[in-house]
Amino acid sequence: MAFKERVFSGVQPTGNLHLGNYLGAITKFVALQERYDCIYCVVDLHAITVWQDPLELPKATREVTAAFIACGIDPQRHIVFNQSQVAEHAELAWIFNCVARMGWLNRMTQFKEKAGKDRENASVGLFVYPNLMAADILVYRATHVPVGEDQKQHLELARDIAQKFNNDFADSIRAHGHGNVFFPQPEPLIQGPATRVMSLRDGTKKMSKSEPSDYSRINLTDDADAIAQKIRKAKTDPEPLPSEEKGLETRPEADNLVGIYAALKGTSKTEVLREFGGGQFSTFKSALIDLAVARLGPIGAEMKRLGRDPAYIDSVLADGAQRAQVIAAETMKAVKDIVGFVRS
Ligand code: AQP
Repeated sequence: MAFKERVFSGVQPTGNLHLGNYLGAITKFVALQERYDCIYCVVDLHAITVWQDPLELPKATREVTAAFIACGIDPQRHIVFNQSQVAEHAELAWIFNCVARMGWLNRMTQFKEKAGKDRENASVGLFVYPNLMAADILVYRATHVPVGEDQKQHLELARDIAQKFNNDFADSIRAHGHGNVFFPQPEPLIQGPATRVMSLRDGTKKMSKSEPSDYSRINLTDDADAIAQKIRKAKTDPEPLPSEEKGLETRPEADNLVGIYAALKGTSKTEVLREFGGGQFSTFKSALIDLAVARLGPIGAEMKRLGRDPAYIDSVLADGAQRAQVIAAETMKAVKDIVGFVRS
């Protein structure tokens, strides 16, 4: 069956939105608007899988929404909303809890990393997080999902869930007139030079919101001075930059900075090395500072401006939730019939 092409993706309102979120996800969200119908969600149900201060969560939700808009997402042409306003996400996630297998979830590396040694004390929500993510995507029967590299395994699980649902309920799907498959196999869109932006302090660790050192990341709200200081202090090695990409293979910090430059400029690492190969990091870092400030400065300023108008942000989220709910409710009606629930 041919599904209507639709993009879905989400960002957690867990504070410190950073360059990794921007290059790995949000810039792609913006670019895809020209070709697809897009649904972009602030995934607050996901955020509470680890503790969130209830006084901070609304601020963080509005900040991600402001970042979407400041980066160029058009909430009128597309849909922007927060997940908890559309109950169908949680409803479908419950059904997927009954489709997905324990063994599948036991293999999820993000759970292992986030739960750490204290697994017994992790929330049940953190364990079934990938089922909710599958529900987020499939409640809109989305076909394309732009994400960073770290979400690849969860996307594969979403595909497995879609397939198992289609197989387990094949007869019922046909009997209810939905053809042979009800859910599409959502395709991950993970491309470009910055699908995994690394920490500025350690090129082997992902740039992350929860890393205690603020010097490990560039936040979207950082001003020009903070951006410059963080890039100047970013870890490097004593060698000059290589002239070819192969020379970056054993140099994670150099590889990361070159990847960031390439992504911000919209070019390839090869091109960047053609310009800076053989030169010192100090020259390259100065160029990177100029580029990062030029790209991120206006976004941070617009986020701050929007932050002063929470009523506008809330109206965007309410309108988006209303439009998202229409699509999600239609899917849930069909899913309930397929599963065999009596409904009025
Ligand atoms: N370092 C990264 N490089 C490229 N893409 C990244 N993403 C996150 N970090 C990087 C992508 O950003 C989108 C939204 O991420 P999220 O907020 O939903 O969750 P996350 O991946 O857990 O983000 P963090 O920063 O790593 O948070 P913590 O520290 O809480 O774990 C996703 O598409 C993600 O791939």
